[in-house]
Amino acid sequence: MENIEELLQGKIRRIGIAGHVNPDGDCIGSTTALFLYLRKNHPKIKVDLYLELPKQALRTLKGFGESRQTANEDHIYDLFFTCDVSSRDRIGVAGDLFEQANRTVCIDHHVSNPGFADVNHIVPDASSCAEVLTDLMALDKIDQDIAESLYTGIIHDSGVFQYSNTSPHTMRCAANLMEKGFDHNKLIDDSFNKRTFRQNRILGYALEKAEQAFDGQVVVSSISLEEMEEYEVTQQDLDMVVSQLRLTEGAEVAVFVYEKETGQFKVSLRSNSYFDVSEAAAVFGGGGHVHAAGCSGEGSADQVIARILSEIEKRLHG
Ligand SMILES: [Mn+2]
Repeated sequence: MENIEELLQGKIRRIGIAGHVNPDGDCIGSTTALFLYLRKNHPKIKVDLYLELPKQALRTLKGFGESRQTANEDHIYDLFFTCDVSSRDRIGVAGDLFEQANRTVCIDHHVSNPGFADVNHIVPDASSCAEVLTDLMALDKIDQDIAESLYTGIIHDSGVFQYSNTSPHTMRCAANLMEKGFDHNKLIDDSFNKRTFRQNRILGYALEKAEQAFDGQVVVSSISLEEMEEYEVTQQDLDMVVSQLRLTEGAEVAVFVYEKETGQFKVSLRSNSYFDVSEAAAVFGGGGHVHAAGCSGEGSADQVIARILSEIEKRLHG
């Protein structure tokens, strides 16, 4: 596929768009961008956007205010898009609408994506789904609001152009978007750098708790539900912990485990150079990218950490 317009031939009256569960900046950025783009350039088509609530800073993006958090199951869409969704079971609230749609389209950048839609446009080399979408949109049809959403997606998944998924092409896309004139400095601070006081406190606590394994090649920390309660934070306040762990001198892999429900854990993995964390995550039914992946685990935090560390140990170079 070269352009979104290719999919809009024929009688398209209703389009649905969905992101993934527990939406991040790329998910909200790419879905709102597609929503705004279709509505601006194809005003006759009725477009609905289905999203779970993201962290506060992402709710200010234009288009988010019109998103739906529940699905009306009677709706049959002519076309249904997923953006940044790596597998069918991650669609969330709009899953039934996806199944019922006449034609489905998956736009993504996860290397683990099996291609679960009728049309699959997956670019594993891209920094973000927003970068993939930028390439599928006509530049002259992108306005300031659409550009702001796309740029948000790119900066979130590339860590403001720091991660190894940032390519010269990522920068060219970002430059084209920047020319649309939104306040990119403020955007980066508001939606990426700024932390609430509580987020800073839990980050400090998680770093204090961190331990090294395998001669410092791996750094691990965890947060329990009880600790989250004590610090008055939710799981969305924890997303900076693993990136900070990754920056430890000598560390190849960072592991951060937090409790979602009693005895149910989410494992976030990051690596710095050779280590493919998506392989280790896949052992536990998870997935992701070479340098950023995740999976789930059950039991106690120590049991979950022990299991993931033994998989990591097999893959460390020494
Ligand atoms: Mn993404």
